[in-house]
Amino acid sequence: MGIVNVTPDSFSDGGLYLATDRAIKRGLDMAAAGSDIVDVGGESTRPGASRVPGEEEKRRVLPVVRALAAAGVAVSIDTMHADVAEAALDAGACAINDVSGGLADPDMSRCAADSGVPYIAMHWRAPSDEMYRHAAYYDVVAEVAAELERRLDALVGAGVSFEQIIVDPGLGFAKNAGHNWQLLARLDALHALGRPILIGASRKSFLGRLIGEGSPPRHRDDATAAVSALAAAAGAYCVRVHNVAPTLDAVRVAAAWAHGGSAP
Ligand code: PMM
Repeated sequence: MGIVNVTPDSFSDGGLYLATDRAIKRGLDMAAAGSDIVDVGGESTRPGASRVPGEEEKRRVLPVVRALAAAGVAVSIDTMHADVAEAALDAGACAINDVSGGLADPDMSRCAADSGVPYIAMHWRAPSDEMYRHAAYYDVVAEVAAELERRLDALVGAGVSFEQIIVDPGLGFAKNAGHNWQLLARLDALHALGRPILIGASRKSFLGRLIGEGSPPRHRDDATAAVSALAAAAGAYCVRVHNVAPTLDAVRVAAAWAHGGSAP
């Protein structure tokens, strides 16, 4: 999954793709580089970010979604707003990526249920401007798995089909570096939920901290590719990244390794 943030303030690519034509080109380039799906978002969720009104989000993302879908690119819409998701699906998006797993907008589960499209439910505790106050766990792996399971139950109770849902531990969302590494080391606990797993580690600060404090986000692609290979080897279904080519190579290595060199 390639990332196109149509935002002024995302931590890695904020401002780069705020102009519609640049965002569209970025999405087309990612598809050409081999991403299976392009994730288009209009609201930054970087630590401390404030919420963006749905109307502004739609103004940013809809022309990009429409153009990419018209060009045959599979697009997911990265939003916590049900009305943005609905408008993006009308514009041709084929999946919803909700970092709040349905907690931010009570209408999101109905939108996911009515549309029937793949719905990514990420582990989330609070909006970005207060999420670090909630980064306290006795056992991060057990608690994230249990909270995701409660989300699955609630979504299914609201009419979303179990088969529609993809789960995501939400690296960096109300989690510090140690929490992220513990979750990555225990993807088996998330597999027990019975749904495919998406991992979004790309360029996040816990990688910067590992390879050297002060390394800017765009210098974290090798570390991101390493996480992608290891996550794929541990059974992740999808990895969400800013730079597609190195991660594609990395997941190819993981697949060849798993299959003894024969095509998977
Ligand atoms: N991370 C960001 C945004 N959206 N969606 C999912 N499913 N998982 C993530 O980890 C995730 C996400 C963080 O911001 P970015 O778009 O600048 O990487």
